[in-house]
Amino acid sequence: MRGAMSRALRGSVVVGALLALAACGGSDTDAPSVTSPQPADATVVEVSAVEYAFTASETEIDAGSITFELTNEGEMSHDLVLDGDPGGATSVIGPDETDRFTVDLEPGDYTLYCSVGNHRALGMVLTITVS
Ligand SMILES: [Cu+2]
Repeated sequence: MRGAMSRALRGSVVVGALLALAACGGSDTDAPSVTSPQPADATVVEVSAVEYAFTASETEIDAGSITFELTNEGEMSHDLVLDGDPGGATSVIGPDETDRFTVDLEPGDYTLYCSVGNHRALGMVLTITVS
């Protein structure tokens, strides 16, 4: 009985150590941080939200550090989420509020959308091209 218990405990300690190792390994990569402060040389893309659409100041953007600045010009709460890698998102903001996030983007097509309710299905989707 006591032997079985200690074997079980050892097992869980090993699993915990492996999880800790995996977590450490993940932090060694050069993955861009979506929480980093806005770099001075970031391209700023202004996005306004209404029910139910986004309008962007530009949709063809040079690769590199890009700040998406969302202004809510509607009457409901909205956010702006970057689909796929590397991802990123503003907070859900109320009317007349502004929030932003900065990401490093490589060339490609990217989709941004509002994650509130079914807003994406209602048309709150934006496609940008980075080159
Ligand atoms: Cu929305």
